[in-house]
Amino acid sequence: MSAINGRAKQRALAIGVLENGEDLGELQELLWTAGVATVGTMVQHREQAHPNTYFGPGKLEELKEAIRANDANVVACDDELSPRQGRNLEEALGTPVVDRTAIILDIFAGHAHSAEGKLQVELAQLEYNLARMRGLWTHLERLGGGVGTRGPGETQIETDRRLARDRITALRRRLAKVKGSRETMRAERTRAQLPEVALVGYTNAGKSTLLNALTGAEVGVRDRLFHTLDPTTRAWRLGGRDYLLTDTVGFIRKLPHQLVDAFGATLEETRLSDLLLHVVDASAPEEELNEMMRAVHEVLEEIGAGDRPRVLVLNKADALDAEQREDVRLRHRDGVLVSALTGEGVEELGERIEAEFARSLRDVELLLPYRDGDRLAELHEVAGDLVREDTAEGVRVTARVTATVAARFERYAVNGNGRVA
Ligand SMILES: Nc1nc2c(ncn2[C@@H]2O[C@H](COP(=O)(O)OP(=O)(O)OP(=O)(O)O)[C@@H](O)[C@H]2O)c(=O)[nH]1
Ligand SMILES: [Mg+2]
Repeated sequence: MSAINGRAKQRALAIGVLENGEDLGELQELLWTAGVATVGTMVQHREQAHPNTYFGPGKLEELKEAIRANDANVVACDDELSPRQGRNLEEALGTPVVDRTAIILDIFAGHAHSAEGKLQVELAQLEYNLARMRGLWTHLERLGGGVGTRGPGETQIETDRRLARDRITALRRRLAKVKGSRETMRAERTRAQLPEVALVGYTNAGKSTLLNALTGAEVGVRDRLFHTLDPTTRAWRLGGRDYLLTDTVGFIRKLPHQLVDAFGATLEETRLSDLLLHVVDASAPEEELNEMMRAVHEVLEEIGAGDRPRVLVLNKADALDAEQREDVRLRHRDGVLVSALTGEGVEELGERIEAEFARSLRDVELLLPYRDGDRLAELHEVAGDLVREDTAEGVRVTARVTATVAARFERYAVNGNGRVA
């Protein structure tokens, strides 16, 4: 299978084996994001894709005709094709075939900016390609002679595979190093004990826009899929307390597992957050919205973040009329309706987040001797607004802190009589 290289004008025929009610809209959006025009679509409704050729034999004939009629020069498939399916399809059609995974990988490759992002995407692409080199091998073997002969094709492909494997090992090693420094940064943040909130959700839901609206950051926003690949963390002050808010890579239905694997370190940010804001595009049709939410839940499970506390953020409220708002509210009673674009509902969202953290906050009364000035400074950093009073014995502090912080300052706790416990 050939990847979509560059942004050359390609004319794709989009195909998919779908259930009733599904369509190829998302595949077309992916293609559009990858710079490919969709000139036609063809859907087969069947339980499962044909194991050898994706479409059944009859449909394949129709497809050939459609390729000709629409003057398509590439066939784009809504699912990831097995190497065998891809090879057989290309042979049967005489047209290059790309699958969903290759398209998503191509978009990621185009959007990766940071060194880590680039490494992650290259790793994912290599893994995808490595599994498909065998296809090339059988093809070349046929050119090189009969079965069992070691033709030049095989030698070449063996070399290519070895090179690919070496490169994969090298990439893994470099990523591990990057992960090391990321962990150092994380350790520092953990020491700071600031509550961490991560924005997660389907691609194009408005995560980056919301980060900007909440923190005044200037993270890139665009109406295209997978715009954000690198997690961005910003400090965010809310109710007299500092939080860390992280924007993350968007999810999608049938997210290629190579990407989940390669983006492991990045996705870890999500797994280790105290609270997840699940941002959804509330202006999407009900069925689609449910499917996107399901896809996000699945990925969260897959990366081990399924147990994180979550707040549902129903974004793009500005795009809904009164009736639709009511409808969305009724369907998702636990959600907060906001518009990252107009700022509507953002205050309420803040209150909701505070409330989520308040559950784990407790009131403490502490007396810190003057000689422990550094501990006092530390408390100032992590406790948000606090009330302090200088006394003869030291600084008396009343504050609301997380359970972890309370435990760390326990030895300064004051009992009901005002004596140091
Ligand atoms: N009408 C409306 N559009 C919005 C709102 N929030 C975001 N958008 C638009 O939705 C598109 C995607 O926004 P992003 O913030 O880039 O979405 P994202 O979730 O970060 O997307 P990825 O980084 O691709 O995962 C942009 O065109 C935004 O302008 C909103 O509240 N209302
Ligand atoms: Mg984004």
